[in-house]
Amino acid sequence: KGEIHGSGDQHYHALMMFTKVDKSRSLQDKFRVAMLSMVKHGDFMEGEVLVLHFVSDPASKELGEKMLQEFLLDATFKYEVLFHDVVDLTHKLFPIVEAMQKYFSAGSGAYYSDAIFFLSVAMHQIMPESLTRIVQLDLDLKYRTNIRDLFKEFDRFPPGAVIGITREMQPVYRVLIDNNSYCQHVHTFWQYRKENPRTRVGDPPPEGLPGFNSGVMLLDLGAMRESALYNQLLKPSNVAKLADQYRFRGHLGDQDFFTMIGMEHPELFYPLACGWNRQLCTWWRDHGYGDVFQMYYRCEGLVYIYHGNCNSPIPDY
Ligand code: UPG
Repeated sequence: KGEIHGSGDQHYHALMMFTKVDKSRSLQDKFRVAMLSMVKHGDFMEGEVLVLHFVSDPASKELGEKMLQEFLLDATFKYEVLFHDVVDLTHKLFPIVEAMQKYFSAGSGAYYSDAIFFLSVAMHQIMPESLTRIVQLDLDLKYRTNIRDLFKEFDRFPPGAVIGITREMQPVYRVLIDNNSYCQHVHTFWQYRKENPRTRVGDPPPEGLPGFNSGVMLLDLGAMRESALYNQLLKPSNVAKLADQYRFRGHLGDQDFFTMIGMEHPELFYPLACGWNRQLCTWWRDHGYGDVFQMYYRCEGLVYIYHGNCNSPIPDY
């Protein structure tokens, strides 16, 4: 399980995107909160190793190595740190994800460098076969529990599921906005909902299908490799077919792709409890969606991980 090295240790793999961090004080602050809280609550057994993967450019790597020395000082568990070069990964990813970029990227063109936002989508083809499970985590998280518990959720996947993911907690997948300060040309499922007024697509939980949030993702790379359905859906012709069917336009990369295929094939996804990715962004509450906002935002039960998305402050407790 999760074995990548030859030793008898059991490895738990976690990956974070870590680019242009040297240029952003805000990202550095988020990284500090994330790592210190992960270390504080992290508890592993004898013979277990947490492997932290960072997708990075040289300057971010240099800074990251320095910061990690400090953040990992109090770790009570064994860990390894691996940096992956963003240029190398982008080179491998681009041919696989090029065709989907135009539907799920900001702006109209498919920029080479944007391919990295689709890493999770094709991670099973990029990483070595020996790596069978990995969690992908945003930097703007705060852990309130042992990250080892997150890996237990893999064992709860039903047959056919390849990815564990939490629902999106804002009405982003029902909006229509063309030019605003947040992003340009957001269409998502607006057109589809107009043409299909009784659809559950984009509706709030529990009955509706609000889409997914990519801040915390469990990628069962073994299952992704084995799933004929999942690999079919990556093909350009099928991406185009679904995007046309749902009239989908987005700008959030992998999150949009998973949201779209999840409407058609929900069985590919294990729905992680909302407490594993409690998003705190309230942008759409104050931008025209105040009437429906709470239906999306509410998350009952324990919070295991806070996600301070759109620069939202994270509570101290
Ligand atoms: N990141 C970098 N360098 C950057 C910017 C981002 O490494 O310069 C990484 C980092 O790990 C970060 C992640 O990318 O946590 C996501 O970027 P972020 O700025 O948090 O994305 P946003 O567009 O603000 O957030 C949206 C959604 C959020 C979702 C995320 C998915 O609000 O809910 O999880 O997109 O990427």
